Amino acid sequence: MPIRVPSIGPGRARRRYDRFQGRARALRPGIRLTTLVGGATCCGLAVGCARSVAVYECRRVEGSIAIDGRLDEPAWRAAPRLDIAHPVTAATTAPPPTRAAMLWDDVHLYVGVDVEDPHLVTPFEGRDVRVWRGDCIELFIDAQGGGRLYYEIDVAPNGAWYDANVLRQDGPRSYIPDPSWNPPGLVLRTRRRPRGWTLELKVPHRELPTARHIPPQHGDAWRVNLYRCEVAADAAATCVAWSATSTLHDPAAFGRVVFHHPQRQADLQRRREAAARFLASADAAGADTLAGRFAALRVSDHAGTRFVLNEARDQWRAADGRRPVSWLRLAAPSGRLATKNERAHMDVRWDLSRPARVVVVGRLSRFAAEWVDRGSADGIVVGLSAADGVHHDEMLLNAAEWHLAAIDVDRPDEVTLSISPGPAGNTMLDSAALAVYMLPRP
Ligand SMILES: [Ca+2]
Ligand SMILES: [Ca+2]
Repeated sequence: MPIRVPSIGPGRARRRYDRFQGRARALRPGIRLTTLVGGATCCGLAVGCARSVAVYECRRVEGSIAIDGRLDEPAWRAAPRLDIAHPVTAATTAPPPTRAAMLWDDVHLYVGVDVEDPHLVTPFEGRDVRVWRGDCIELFIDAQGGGRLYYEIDVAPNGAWYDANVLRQDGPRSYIPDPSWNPPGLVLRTRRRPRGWTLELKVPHRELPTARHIPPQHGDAWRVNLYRCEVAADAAATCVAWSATSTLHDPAAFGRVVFHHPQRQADLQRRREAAARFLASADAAGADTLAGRFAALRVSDHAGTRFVLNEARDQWRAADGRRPVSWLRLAAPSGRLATKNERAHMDVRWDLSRPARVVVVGRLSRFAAEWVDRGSADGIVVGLSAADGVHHDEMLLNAAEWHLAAIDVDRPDEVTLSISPGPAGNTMLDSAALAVYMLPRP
């Protein structure tokens, strides 16, 4: 007999849903430094902890995926597979194999699961029913990675499902599921096959508004776990997970799904290789250094506080011991160098006296790169542009390896080096190293 939760009117459900999504959006990383501090507070709950979790590279799909329960699109065949096989409790025995894959495009996250199961137990029908009491696949998504709010989608072989958002809190009832979360645009289909079944679903990114970027950007990581609940022919219930855990509702144990964009990956690799060649070359050693390494600059904020490079943490810190700030003013040791300061944004301008190739190499500090890896920061965007409006290059620094951006200017011109927060607005301007070179025009 199907068990259904009490229904609420569509208007009321929609208003409740909209209120929830509004609150969820408020959890997205913001521009304030306090966001970073808040992320540190969350560490004990979910992010950044020294626990080994499963990692999956989520490939971008260029073609279309028909949500029909058949995992026969070329993208599914090419996608890396993950196994849902870790027993959630020590007493459980592993069910037959369960393999899954994920894909993404600008609109949707796609999940496909292939389940070997000769004996299906599906006692429920409809939506928001307790499918976990029979055979089912459970998908948990913490798009922000903060461990405070995540989404749960559970699907039975007959297509019955349960979708909810889950709020975490301290105390005896540590998680509160709300099945009124009924995301428009969630599409799922199941299909029986000999000795098993398949699940294919897509959920729009916009329904997961805690994500740092919608759609995700190359390198973004969501915390996700997949589970299989299995009821065997002898009624013995077992549960297995993709990322090892002892309980389903442990967001710190969720795996990391890292979004991969082939063009962005190629661009990052090209910039890394160019920086490595440049820094190893005699050109760099003999370059007419305009500003030299970042450390050679005099760095202060609006109040005149001097900043020094903290070698141990590879990060700028105030000379008087105060916290690092989220914006800096640069002044060159010599030469004509003007600065334009805005909060969380910085421009450095200078005039070239002759045609030149202007090169900037930069990297995040190890400290900042760790924040990016945890999903708590966004890196910085470094741009070079000439006043002619034509010559421009821009790069995102989100790792501790050196990257390179360069422009060629044919005539004496004004060149601007701009340093800004990454796309999500998190500021890590105090945690980068930059070196600017002016070379003869090749
Ligand atoms: Ca399909
Ligand atoms: Ca629901």
